[in-house]
Parts: sequence; C-alpha cells; structure tokens
Amino acid sequence: MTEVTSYRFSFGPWNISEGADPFGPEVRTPYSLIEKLDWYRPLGFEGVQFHDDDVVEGLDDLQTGQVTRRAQEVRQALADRGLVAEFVAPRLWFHPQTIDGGFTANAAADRQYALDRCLRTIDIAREVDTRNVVLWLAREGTYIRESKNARLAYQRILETLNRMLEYDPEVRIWIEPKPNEPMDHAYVPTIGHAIALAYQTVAPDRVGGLIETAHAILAGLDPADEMAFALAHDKLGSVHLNDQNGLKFDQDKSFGSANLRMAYNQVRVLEEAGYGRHGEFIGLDVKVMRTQKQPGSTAHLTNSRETFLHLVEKVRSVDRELEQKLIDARDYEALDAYTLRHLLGVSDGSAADSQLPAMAAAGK
Ligand code: XUL
Ligand code: MN
Repeated sequence: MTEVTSYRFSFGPWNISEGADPFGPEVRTPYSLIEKLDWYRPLGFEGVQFHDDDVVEGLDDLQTGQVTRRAQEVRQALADRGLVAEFVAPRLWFHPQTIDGGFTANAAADRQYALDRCLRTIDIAREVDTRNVVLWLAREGTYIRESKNARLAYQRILETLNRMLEYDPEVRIWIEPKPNEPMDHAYVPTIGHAIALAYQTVAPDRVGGLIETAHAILAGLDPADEMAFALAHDKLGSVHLNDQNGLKFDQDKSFGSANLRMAYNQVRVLEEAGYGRHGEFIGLDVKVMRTQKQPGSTAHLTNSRETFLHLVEKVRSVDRELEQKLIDARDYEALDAYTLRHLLGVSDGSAADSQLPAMAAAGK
C-alpha cells in the first residue's frame, strides 16, 4: 500500500499583519506574539516560522544572556501550545548597517555585522529547538550593477555560508531565492543558484532551499518545476506557498488565488515526491488583503490551507491510467481537457466523460 502523507502546516507571525503598504499606514491593530501563537493550533497549524527578532525583539541592543532568556521564554510558549519552531531567519534588511546589503555590502564593517547577526540567529534557533535557518537574501543585490562586483559578491555569500556551517556543525541552512524587491536585481534569484551555492559549501548536505511560489513567478519560472528541481537534488527544506498575479510587487496572495492550476501542479509535485513524510512543513507565506477588517486577519491562512488540502484530494483522485493512455497516445489536448475538467469537478475521471480520450484511443 502506498504511504499517505499527513501534511503539517506552518506560517510566520508576520503573516498576520496590519495592512501597511508603501503608500499607506496600518489599517488593523496589531496582535502580540502570544495572541498569534494562541491561534496556531485552532487554525490547523503546528509549525512557527520566525525571523530572529520575532523571537527576540530588539536583539541588536541586548546582551547575550538577555537574548538567551527571551528565546527560552518563547521556547516555553511554543511547548505550552504544542507548537514547534520550523526555522529562524535573520532579518538582514532593517538595520542601518544593512542599507547596502549584508554579506555583499561594500563596507567590511557591514559584512561583519551581517555575519555576527547570522551567528546570533543560529544561537536563537537552537534555543527555540530548531536546526533550521532560512536566508532570504533581501538586500544582497544592487540598484545599479556598477555598484558591486557580482563575482566577488557570490564569493562573499559562499564565505558567509561556510562560516555559519562551521560555527554550528548541526545547523541547516535553507536559502530562499527571490529575483528582485527590494533590490532591482538580487543575487541568488532562483533555486538553481541556491543549489549551486549549496554544493560549493563546506557542508553541502546541510544546505538546501526554501521555494516561495511568488518568488519563482517573479523570476518568470514555474514554481512546480522549481520545486521539482530542488526535490530531484533532495534539497527542498521548506516551501512558502502563496500566489502572485504576474510581474509586479511581491503579492503573497492566498495559495491558488491567482492561478489554481499552477497551485495544483505545485501540490502534485510535492505529493508525488513524498514531500512531508519526514516532517517537512507546508509553509504558507501569505498576506491578507489590506481591505480585510480586523476579525478577518487570519482568513488568508485558513483559506490557503483548505485550498492546499482540496488540491491534495484532486491530485490523489486523478485517473492515472487515463493520463498514461493520453500520454502514450501523445494526445496532450485531451490531457489538458481532462485536467481542467478534473479541477472543475465536472468529471468523475472516467474516459466516458469525454469524447477526446476515445478519439485519442482510436488514433484520430
Ligand atoms: C520576502 C519573504 C520573507 C521570507 C523570510 O519576500 O518571503 O518573508 O520568507 O525572511
Ligand atoms: Mn517567503
């Protein structure tokens, strides 16, 4: 009998947000971290994704002992609620010393700040009981290419990865690629870049990727194929499922909201690869619409989770024999029509529902 994956879900506290955008202020009042943690289980989530300062607010101004104590409080708050920390990510884009980037900043002192901050992130991760650190390389890029030496930049990113891996022999690093925003052009724009870097490090087995749907679309790529590439290398640490309507600002729409078929294919790739069977999470990096009123602050999370689960059912109920027949007959038009009908729920999956498979079988 084939094993059935029982999926576990995660999100980050930043996914319950107040609606500020570059053109307007907050439209909802904030919830505390503890209020947010109280919601995870009732909403169907078990994993918490953190930025380092989600765990320890203002950590740059604190002594090591204070950071440790605060992280331990959060660890207890997770345990009290039956939650686990999935990963911690250094927020390397807010501090004045990250204006020109972190690992690739032109000033040596700024690069040192970024490395020190990442080592602190590792300490925090271990305190909240996870080995996983995510690197979204927000400002590792340029507004104008003449401002940095790109070859040197990649070497500096590699050097920092190595320093992190050496600092803690247990830590795992998942690079979250994104091609742009806030930078014009970012280094490490795709999972291919991330995995090439992983193989170059001193500990390739401990470096992988986290793929976000919207980021792949912004790179002009198919998120399902990006995930498949990482899975083929056994390097998909986690995912940030969401959606994105074309090439514009990073939208973090609810999963499936812009392109249901693309969402289906992401679920299909994950399900077919057995993703999730070793505890990997289905992470959702979604943002509620600015128009949503206070009580609807978490609707995007439950909606995305439900959409994912409905799509799992779609993947599991596909008529694989029919698909194979159509593939063998090279009748991809019929395969396309069958897929759409299946997603629309207007077919029970049998060939009798459509003339197209019959025509394919007859070689017409
Ligand atoms: C940015 C983004 C981040 C990372 C975590 O676009 O997706 O929230 O997921 O740092
Ligand atoms: Mn993300």
